[in-house]
Amino acid sequence: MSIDYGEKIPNNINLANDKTLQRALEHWQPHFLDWWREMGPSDFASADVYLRTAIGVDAQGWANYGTVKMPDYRWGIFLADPFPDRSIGFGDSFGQPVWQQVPGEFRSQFRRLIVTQGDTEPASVEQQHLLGHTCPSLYDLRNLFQINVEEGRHLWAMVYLLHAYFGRDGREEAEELLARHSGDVDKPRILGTFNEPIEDWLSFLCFTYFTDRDGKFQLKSLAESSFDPLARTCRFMLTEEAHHMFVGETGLGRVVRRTLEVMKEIGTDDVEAIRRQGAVDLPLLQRYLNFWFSSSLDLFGSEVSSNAASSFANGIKGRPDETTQYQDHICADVTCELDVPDGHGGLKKEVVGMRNAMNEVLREAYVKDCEIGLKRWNMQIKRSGYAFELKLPSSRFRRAIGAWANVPTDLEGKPISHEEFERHLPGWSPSTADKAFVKSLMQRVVQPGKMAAWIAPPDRGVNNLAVDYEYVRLP
Ligand code: BYC
Repeated sequence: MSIDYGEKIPNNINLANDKTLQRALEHWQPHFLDWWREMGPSDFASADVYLRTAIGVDAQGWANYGTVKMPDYRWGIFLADPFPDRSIGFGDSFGQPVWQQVPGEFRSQFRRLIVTQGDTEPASVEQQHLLGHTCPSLYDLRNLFQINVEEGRHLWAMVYLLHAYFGRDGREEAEELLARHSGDVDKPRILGTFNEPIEDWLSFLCFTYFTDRDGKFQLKSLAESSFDPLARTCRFMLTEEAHHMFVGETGLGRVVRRTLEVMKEIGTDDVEAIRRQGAVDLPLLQRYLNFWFSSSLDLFGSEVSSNAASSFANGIKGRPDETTQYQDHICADVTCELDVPDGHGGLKKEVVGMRNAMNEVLREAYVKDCEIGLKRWNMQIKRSGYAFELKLPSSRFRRAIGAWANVPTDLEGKPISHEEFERHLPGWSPSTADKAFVKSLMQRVVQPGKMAAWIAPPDRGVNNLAVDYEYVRLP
């Protein structure tokens, strides 16, 4: 029986005429579905969910809404439209035509980046496996599921590249993407943050705010790649990524709003009094921000990285918005100065080649982007008449990768002793008691339009529907 590929796997890669790719994907797809059933949202397979499905890359195609059962979701493969005559935008081959195939000499570097990117997508679905059980509203439950299916699609996007351009190695890597699991002792996910448990919705909102934003920066850098199919794939993924960050930013804003309402109702900012009302006190939120921000900073890799330098030199991975944000696209003889630990409890300046510092360039741009939400939430707090200010910790704080890995510092990034760090940590990062309290708040709310006590309703619903629309119909 012939399969309608456009229907089963929506795509704009002419899958119907590519027999080799069809065979590879037909082999992989049942494994993906088994993985989704086992590791995807637990217990919601028969729920009807109001989801958007990408069926094309234009405005109508990429935001196609309807009610679907998640196992029947149509995970598609899409590349953003090509830029005609696109040329290499950075590195040693600047100005030459982009590549439609992977050059042999860069094959393993590309494979490694695509596998690392691909690995994060199913990892995040695994991390969020149980969250549906404690949703604060049907609106939020639907957003969680939207993110989950799109992360599934992003996995498809990377698997497509592996199958289409990396032959047998690529097919093996695609299988491995389903074999590693978040937090697994023997076969963990590649990057640290993707092995952290996400057991409550406050963590989920921090993750979508901070970790999905790393996704934005990494995808933007890969969207500059000279390997055009990778660039176009990532460009399309970015349109979906925006919603994930929206969930984080508005979600945390709603937490702040609810806390401020409670503070107003009870006329105090006393932590215990706020907690008795079932809301999240702001110092507790700050500790969650500290944790997820510092963990996500590690995702940019080491400050000084020869991998990053060769990726830039070879036109493999650029900087976000390379064309519009930078004048010098070669960066061959430029240096920059970094603060690194001096090994004696202080810091020193180190001059490094700009190409070697590309991870840090990205991280700094990311930190600036992270500030935007905090400014907004702080405005809310200020308008309510409270002096409390949410702050991002220093990017040296609690790092596990790079020059500052395992160098104890305070929140301002001042090096301190290990003893002092351990003593202060429960005030800087969520303590066991904080986590237990947040867990106690996680009660499932599924009446349409109702919200849990710790989060305010959103300003508006999804796709112009009302907030009290039944976004998920439970069986
Ligand atoms: N944890 O030279 P170095 C997303 C490894 S998020 C553990 O410093 P390099 C999403 C590194 O792999 C975006 N290991 O770094 C968000 C290397 O190992 P090998 C994901 C780490 O190579 C939410 C070694 O340390 N996208 O999309 O310059 C939901 C030395 O590395 C970590 C990408 O990551 C860590 N945090 O760059 C869903 C883009 N950091 O190979 C999805 C693709 C580094 O020596 N990846 N290591 O064994 C890359 O661009 C680069 O691999 C990195 C690191 C930026 C990660």
